[in-house]
Amino acid sequence: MEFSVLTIFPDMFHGLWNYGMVGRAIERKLISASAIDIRDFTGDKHRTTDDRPYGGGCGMVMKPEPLARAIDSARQKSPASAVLLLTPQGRPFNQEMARSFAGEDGFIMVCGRYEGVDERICYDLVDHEVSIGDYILTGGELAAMIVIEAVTRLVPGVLGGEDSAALDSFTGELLEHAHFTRPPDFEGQPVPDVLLSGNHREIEKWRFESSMVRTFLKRPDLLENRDLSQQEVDLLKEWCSRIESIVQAQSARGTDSSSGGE
Ligand code: 6GU
Repeated sequence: MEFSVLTIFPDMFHGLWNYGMVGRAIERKLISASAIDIRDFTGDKHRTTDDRPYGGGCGMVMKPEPLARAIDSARQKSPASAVLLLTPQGRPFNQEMARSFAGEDGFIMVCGRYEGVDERICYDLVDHEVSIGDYILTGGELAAMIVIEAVTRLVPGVLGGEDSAALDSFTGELLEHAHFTRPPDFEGQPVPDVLLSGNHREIEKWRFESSMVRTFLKRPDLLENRDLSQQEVDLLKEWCSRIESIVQAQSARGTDSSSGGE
């Protein structure tokens, strides 16, 4: 996997290339990554990358010529790479896109600044437009870093644990179960007994229920949009019947306001 980032702030990527999981993946040659200065492809002494918009209005637009030259140069070095433009108008990035990107040879990532890039860059030079969410950043650099981080951890061999990436939240469209590490008691809050029991069947069951509870409470939309397994349907039914019996017990005691209790 090869990432070539086109940006007017290549130094912003120093941290990403040199620390953590991405840094290690580069060191181990599982990925390669470079940040290329778009200014190196300008033709004037001021190394201008932006200009005023035709039709007037505020803000500046990234000029097409330096960008086109930078993309051409990156494509000559990495002909199998797809060109990705980071823009708030792009397709919202998610785990499914990260997984599909992880199977590609590489990406030339264009980080827009100012109000955007000249539209003619999008016509035939760009393969994918990607956004990281519905809010506006002043440039695509942080978005590119997020995409690179999410894709790199899915490249085979990058993560140590055999299947830790496969178990992550969103891959199976349920949130991950709760995690605990030592100490067994932290400020009076104990780790659930079952996790200390060594009973792997019971631990698996607890983790499944923890995933379901967390998804239901934090992201019910993920359950609503999911084809539930029989085990998941059974658990939801069990919760329903427990909730019903709690409500019925309240009515029987006459403390439920809808039953006319005092
Ligand atoms: Cl990819 N770029 C910018 N400038 N803003 C964004 C974004 C990208 N994704 C969300 N907001």
